[in-house]
Amino acid sequence: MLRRPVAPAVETGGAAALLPSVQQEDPPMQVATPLGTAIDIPNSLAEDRPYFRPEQVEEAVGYYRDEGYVVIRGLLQPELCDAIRAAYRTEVRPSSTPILRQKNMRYERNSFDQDGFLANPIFNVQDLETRRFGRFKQNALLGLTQPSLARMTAALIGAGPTKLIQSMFFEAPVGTWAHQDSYYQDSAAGIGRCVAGWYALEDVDAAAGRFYVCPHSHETIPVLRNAGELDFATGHDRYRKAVVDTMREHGMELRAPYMAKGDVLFWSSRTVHGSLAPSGRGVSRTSLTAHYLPQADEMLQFHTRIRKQKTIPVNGMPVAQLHDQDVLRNRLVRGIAAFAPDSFAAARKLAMQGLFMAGRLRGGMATPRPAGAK
Ligand SMILES: O=C(O)CCC(=O)C(=O)O
Ligand SMILES: [Fe+2]
Repeated sequence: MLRRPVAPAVETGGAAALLPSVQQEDPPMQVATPLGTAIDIPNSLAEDRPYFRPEQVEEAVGYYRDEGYVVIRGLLQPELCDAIRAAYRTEVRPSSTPILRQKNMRYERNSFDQDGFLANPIFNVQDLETRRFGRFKQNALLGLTQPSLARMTAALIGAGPTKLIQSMFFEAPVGTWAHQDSYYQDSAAGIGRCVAGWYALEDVDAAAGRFYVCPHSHETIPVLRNAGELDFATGHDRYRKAVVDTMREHGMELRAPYMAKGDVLFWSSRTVHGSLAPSGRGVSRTSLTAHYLPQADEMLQFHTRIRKQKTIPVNGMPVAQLHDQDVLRNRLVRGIAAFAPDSFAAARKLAMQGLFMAGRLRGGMATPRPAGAK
């Protein structure tokens, strides 16, 4: 939701009244970063770099290889963005069905912030139950798999046609911690062969917890491994702190591009990124994110195991599912998870600990070779 910028206080009397009238530009908004510093957040196209148009594939790939991210303006049609948001409002928002959430991997009912925006982002739109959320799911997947997207993700990875392995839907600002996606999922054929896209479904206000990247971090730091004292099962908080410490040590720049409706920001699974804490009220950042691998690659989860996924074709692109809610067994799991969330979370934690323990006993999992392509 676009919040109107607050007009700067203008002096009307005295010497100021004698000056010729000049167009006053709003100064860029300053927002606090996780490093305790402040950065300027561009709040219009004019305040930001121009980045690239959908047809500038070669230039975009060059920029992505150098910087670890790239923005493509107007890659998604505004009408499709509106259709996804409309379907969210009619199907998802009023629903009381538990849905798997990005923040804690629990099945939860919708929760809303004080402005009425969805505060618990959805994990894997492709797993939603078609009977309840069919239009939202279909519109979102059409956007995430359309030919211009398939072309761009294939060019950025540089290893043939791609498939979608994960997606998320956000509305409220959530302030996602800084991380490299590789820690959570990557390609089993090589670290860095995963590219992700952040899809703005509306013009995102500077105060709405803007998504940021650390340019060049895909090359200037190694991937922090999901192992030992930083492992997901027992050391996730230490991991989150280690990323911030590394950003500070390397004096990393944070860049939070202006995202207008239909713009897509792509980044590598090696690139440090997150989203800023909200710095204003009444603003949302309705968006989708999606993660892609080359079609032949398998997903490496937590640097620890290869996670097999079944795929369905959408727009000619394979879309991988993990907890397909159209399958009765998965709905039963959802029922149990929602009925006894603490027991379910405890069981999941135990399973995770077992996974990392088994990895240690095996002497560390299959360490994927570094990717040729970024
Ligand atoms: O938009 C956000 O807050 C975080 C998204 C993200 O990190 C991802 O999709 O990998
Ligand atoms: Fe991420």
